[in-house]
Amino acid sequence: MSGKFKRYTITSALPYANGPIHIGHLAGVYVPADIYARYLRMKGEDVLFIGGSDEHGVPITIKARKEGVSPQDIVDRYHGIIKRSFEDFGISFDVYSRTSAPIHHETASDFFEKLYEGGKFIVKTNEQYFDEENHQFLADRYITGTCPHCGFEKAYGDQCENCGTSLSPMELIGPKSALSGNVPVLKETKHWYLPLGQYEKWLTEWILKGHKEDWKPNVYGQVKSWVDQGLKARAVTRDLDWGVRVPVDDADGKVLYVWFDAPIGYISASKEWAQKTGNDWEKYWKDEESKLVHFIGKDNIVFHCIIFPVMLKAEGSYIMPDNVPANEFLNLENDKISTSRNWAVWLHEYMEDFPGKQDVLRYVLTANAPETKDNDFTWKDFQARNNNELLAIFGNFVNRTLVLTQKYFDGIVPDADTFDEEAKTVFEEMAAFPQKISSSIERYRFREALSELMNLARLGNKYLTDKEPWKVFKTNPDKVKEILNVSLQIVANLSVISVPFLPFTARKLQDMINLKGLKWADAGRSNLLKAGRQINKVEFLFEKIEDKAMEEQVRKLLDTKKENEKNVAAKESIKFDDFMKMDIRTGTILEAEKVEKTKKLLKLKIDTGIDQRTVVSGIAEYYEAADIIGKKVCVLVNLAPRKLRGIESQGMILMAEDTDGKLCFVSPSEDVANGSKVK
Ligand code: B3M
Ligand code: ZN
Repeated sequence: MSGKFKRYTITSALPYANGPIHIGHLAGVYVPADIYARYLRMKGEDVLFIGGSDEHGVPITIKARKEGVSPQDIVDRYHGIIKRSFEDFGISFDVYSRTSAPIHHETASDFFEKLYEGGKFIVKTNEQYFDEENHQFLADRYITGTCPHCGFEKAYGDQCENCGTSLSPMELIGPKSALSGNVPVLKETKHWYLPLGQYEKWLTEWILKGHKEDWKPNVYGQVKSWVDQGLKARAVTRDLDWGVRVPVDDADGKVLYVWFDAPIGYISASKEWAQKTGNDWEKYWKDEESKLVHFIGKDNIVFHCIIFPVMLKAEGSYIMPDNVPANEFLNLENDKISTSRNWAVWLHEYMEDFPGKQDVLRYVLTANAPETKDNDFTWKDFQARNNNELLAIFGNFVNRTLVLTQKYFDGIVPDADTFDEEAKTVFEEMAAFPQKISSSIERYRFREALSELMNLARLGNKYLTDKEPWKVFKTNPDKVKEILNVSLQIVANLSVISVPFLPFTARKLQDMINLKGLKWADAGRSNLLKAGRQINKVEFLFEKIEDKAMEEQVRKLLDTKKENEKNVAAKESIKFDDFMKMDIRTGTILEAEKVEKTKKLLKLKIDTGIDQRTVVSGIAEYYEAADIIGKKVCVLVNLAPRKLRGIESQGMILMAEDTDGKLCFVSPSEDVANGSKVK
């Protein structure tokens, strides 16, 4: 790490306090951030590692409405559960705050006021969707509809979670109110906007030119596509009663947009930490010699690489993030993790089922981290990595070394007069590991860094197995002194460089070898454990995970899947006349082609028996265009035409979607003429 930075400000995305956290959170954000923070502390660096709960935002108010409680009740419940989960898994925040705290309201409010006084906002009065039944303007998340980019039917007014595109409510097709389910009306309202476009040149210089090499391609690519598309002004206030009040006169009933206030939560948490510890927070945020790194998931890239930096730039006294190493998403048993479908491994449940095995999960989630592409967590892989790697290599090597030291030398580190060529080679190889691991960590390649840690354990395991001290002891006890001294030095090195990855294991190991407080700079040395030192009682670092425990977890997930299938209740009943309004005909697909720059859309030409027409359909992930020419389909021919990616779609083909989200055609079971009426 180049010495140019005096301190490190590490932030991790503030999880919404509207539910517990799961393995996807750990894999995507918090374990990588914790590895980075722990490593820097071991290097003796000045680190401020910031976390906190994001307690505003519409999902919280929607959940509160559903449960008939206040938003504060919701966040109080989950803030505690989330904070406890982070503690359980050794996420070593220096501060874990919350955005409903007064210090945050004050900080966010002052921040807004400074931009307001500085004329950094533009004010727009425009029409916004209003729910007449609830007499309430609808914030983005209170509006759902079809995404104009990919056809996803449950997109939100601010973002489509399916294709990641940031949206504005007016772009949604068929908007509906999440409060009443009614179609909302448009009504005038005033809001303050951040004119992102005015910062386009600066963003291009800072990121697109300045960070082309050192920012991850998945992050750089998203930022480039947003800048290339042109940066529209972004509303930073909302008509809501839950959040940070807008601190200007004519703003009754308005609060700061959650994505304006939440990133300021990093700053208010720093202030809270400074108040508690008597430190100065400003140097972590305003001194160019501080390195600011944001750890987030890929759905937060635009907010951390464009919107928050523009806010900081507009305010004028803050540094910019040096890197934003966003991870992709973790899937679970080949399906997207979903809070609403309860398709997740919840951390508090993991603690009940696998007490004491937090490091196993940290290890597996790092070894499988979605660093450059979405990745999958399976219980089978979890078991394999525990049994074949942690137990069989790391644990086995440490246990044999310590047990033999107890057995042959009463737990005293043996002295060795000479070291043979093999020992010298092992020491040379060992000396290279700390730098290799440093280099990977400093480039946010934690999977790579972890595999190097395991390579050191492999080196020790192989050396001990090849030397077979148990066969040599009778005839040449001095040789065994050398073999175990070498092995003990490797064990001591493991106890140092495993700290960032496996903090609980490292602590246990340091207790066993009676060696604490070492720094990163000590690693690599071949005399960490001096001859004559007493090691303590030996315990197992890991234990075998049996098939039965895995079968139990998979069964739990299958039960969840069955529950989901049952829960997909039919929609509310309609009148026969409602159904008769639809004109559904049988048809044949004459032509099919992919819609440029979309993952899901196919442009079809269909013979409906009454005409030939174009229909755009979100089925590209399930069907190749060439494979469906001639396919018999059912078409809703009197659906109002709508534009999808600039193509007018005149109708909709009927598809059946199973609980895994897989689509298939609804086709007539016999060969009937096109235009036959479906009744
Ligand atoms: N609350 C979490 C999410 O989008 C969001 C992050 C805020 S970081 C300032 O999953
Ligand atoms: Zn979309």
